[in-house]
Amino acid sequence: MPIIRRRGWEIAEQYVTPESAVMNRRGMLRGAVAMTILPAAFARADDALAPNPLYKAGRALTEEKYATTYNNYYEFSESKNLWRDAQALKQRPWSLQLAGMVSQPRTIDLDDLLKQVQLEERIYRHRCVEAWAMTVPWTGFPLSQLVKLADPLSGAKYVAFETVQDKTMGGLHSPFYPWPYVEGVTIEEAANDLAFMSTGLYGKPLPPQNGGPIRLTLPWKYGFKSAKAIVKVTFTDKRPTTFWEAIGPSEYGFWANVNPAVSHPRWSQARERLLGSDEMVPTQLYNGYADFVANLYADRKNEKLFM
Ligand SMILES: Nc1nc2c(c(=O)[nH]1)N[C@H]1C(S)=C(S)[C@@H](COP(=O)(O)O)O[C@H]1N2
Ligand SMILES: [Mo]
Repeated sequence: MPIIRRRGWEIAEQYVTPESAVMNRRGMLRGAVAMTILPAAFARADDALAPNPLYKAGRALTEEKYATTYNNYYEFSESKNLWRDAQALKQRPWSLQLAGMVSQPRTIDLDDLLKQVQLEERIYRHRCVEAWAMTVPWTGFPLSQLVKLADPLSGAKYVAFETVQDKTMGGLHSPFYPWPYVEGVTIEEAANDLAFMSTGLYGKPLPPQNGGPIRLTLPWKYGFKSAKAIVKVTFTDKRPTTFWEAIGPSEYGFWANVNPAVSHPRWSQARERLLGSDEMVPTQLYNGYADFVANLYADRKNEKLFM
């Protein structure tokens, strides 16, 4: 199969995962497609993926069972053990509202959206602000493709993302939190090729606990920026107040770029714990993606970029 898109941050998959794991995943993937049990979010991916592009992961893939059973999703619970509860969140029908400073505000059905984008697989590192980390294969499409579809007005400077509020989410009853979960990036960050919308994980539809059916994935930022279960995307000229920023601005800012040298007020960010092995490894500036994103911040030296 041809490699459709290969960029500097991609390396061959054999460098990050044992060959047997690759073969199993590919075999399983093809089998599933053959049985046509998968929604569009995934069905086209087998062709698009090709000999899986691989990324400068420099690490083994996290075992799927850890990535899908140890989660942060406060709408469901403050505990990490919420994956069973999250199965109640219906994944279809699902639609996204494209709102604010766009040529034509509208609501788009997720499956219609997925017909208009190029799905691919990307293996990204993920670094939670709490200092755990994983390396997982996402299926999805660059956020820039969604921006293009939305057709923002020239004055739009930020893109805000809002998570669904559903009756199956027990955590929403907690009045302590400023629901809905809102995240945001600048329009320049949204245009960066690393910024990704994920609809799949490990070659399967994105599990509800990981943010299915569609989530933001920003691998150079702390994990809380990657909002789950997106229902609204708003283009605006005002910087949105994000969920965690509203709760603790001195601990969780708007920029939240990963930096081992800038401690969280209550703990060091120098190292991270790999899900599964619990091995501690050094954290990297921009989570190792500096070559691709550092230029976004060249003119923002006076901002609190790393918190
Ligand atoms: N809506 C919503 N999105 C969210 C969160 C959340 O609580 N609610 N937690 C964030 C945090 S802190 C992290 S580390 C990642 C975790 O993603 P994962 O569970 O798929 O590993 O989701 C992020 N997105
Ligand atoms: Mo996190």
